[in-house]
Amino acid sequence: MSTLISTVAAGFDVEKIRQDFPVLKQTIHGNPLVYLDSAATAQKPTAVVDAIRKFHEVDCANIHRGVHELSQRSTAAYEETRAKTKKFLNAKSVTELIFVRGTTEAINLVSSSWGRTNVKEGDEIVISAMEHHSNIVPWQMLCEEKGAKLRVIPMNDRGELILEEYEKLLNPRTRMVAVAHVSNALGTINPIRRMIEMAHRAGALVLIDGAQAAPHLKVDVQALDADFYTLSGHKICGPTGIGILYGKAKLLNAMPPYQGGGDMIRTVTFEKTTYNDLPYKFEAGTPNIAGGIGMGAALDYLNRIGLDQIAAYEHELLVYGTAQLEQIPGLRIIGTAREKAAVLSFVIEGIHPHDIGTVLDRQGIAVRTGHHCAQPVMDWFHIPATTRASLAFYNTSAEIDKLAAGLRKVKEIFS
Ligand code: 7TS
Repeated sequence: MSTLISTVAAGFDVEKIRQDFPVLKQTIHGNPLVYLDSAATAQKPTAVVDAIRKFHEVDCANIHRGVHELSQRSTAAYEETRAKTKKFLNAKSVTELIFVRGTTEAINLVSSSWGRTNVKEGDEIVISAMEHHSNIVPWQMLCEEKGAKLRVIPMNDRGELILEEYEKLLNPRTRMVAVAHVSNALGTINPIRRMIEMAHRAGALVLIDGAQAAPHLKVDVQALDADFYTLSGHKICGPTGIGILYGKAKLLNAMPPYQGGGDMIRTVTFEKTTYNDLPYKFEAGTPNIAGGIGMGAALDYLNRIGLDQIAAYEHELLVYGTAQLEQIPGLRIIGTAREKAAVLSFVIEGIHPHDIGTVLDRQGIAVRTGHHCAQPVMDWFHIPATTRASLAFYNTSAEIDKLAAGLRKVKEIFS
């Protein structure tokens, strides 16, 4: 039975917000689309689509290299996004924000560039048991290359990191702690402020994978004292292929370039190249200009709604959704952390997640099934996969009711 969410954050009008997302207005297999896969990628509001369109129709030119009007316009619009991101993350300076393809490239940049010069045999890198493959594999590659050791913070049955065990892992050999702000598979919000403090006390740096946090929580990299922080544009309602690596200027300045090419140089001769200043030192080649401009529109859009409003509304959806799913016999929620973002991962006894996903799709309900690029999480819970409904501020309680009804149908079919 549909129960409306009682106290939506003041002024939060979800039906009005939904009007901003044309993609939501369609039917799938004859049913209205219920999009519950925002952790994979968030949908794009008209403002973002329009900004990308305007760039291509009106301002299209390469950036940083033309005196002509179009190049100046596109450079200004692209660089404006850097300034907006500075505000969004509360970075000290725009020079600390590097445009990348997304979180995956941001982490690879740090593991390659910083890792190449700062990690040696016998050093240790600490990650956590709930990391996305993007925050495992680059560090594993670095450790293999350097003869360093990858150490893993364990978690408990709720999917919360065990800080006492984390404390024990930290030692003078620890060079880097790389941990997700929010887990994509479990929804856990990690106590990163405390974890950063602990790492710093041990003399280690910290990279925070913010892919799943930035769309849902207010982030302040200075208050957190994060050394590196990553975000993916496509998860904050922007386009794919664009994201940000934040790094403290003194660290980025000391790191060698990641890739060589145009824009990252100051002078080139066949004998020697000198490199450009931050942030351009890490931005070789023509970037995703349209993507950067689209991401700027996404930041404006999120700011207009307000991250606090978004967080409050999504929390209500999470509480409501958890209560609805818990009523389904045989359903077990995977990831029950006390501090949790709006991710509902679950298994149903005797039914494979792919079957659940397929039956839901026939009803127009889009969920993710599989290991969510977090295979070690699945291994830890001794399950091959989960079904994951990940919520965003454009979802409604009525959509959660549809999910619950859809799951009851799944049970009827497979029982
Ligand atoms: N880190 C986390 C915590 C993520 O959730 C993801 C993507 C990444 C890193 C990689 O981000 P990308 O933008 O570079 O791809 N997560 C998911 C997901 O949960 N389903 O599809 C992609």
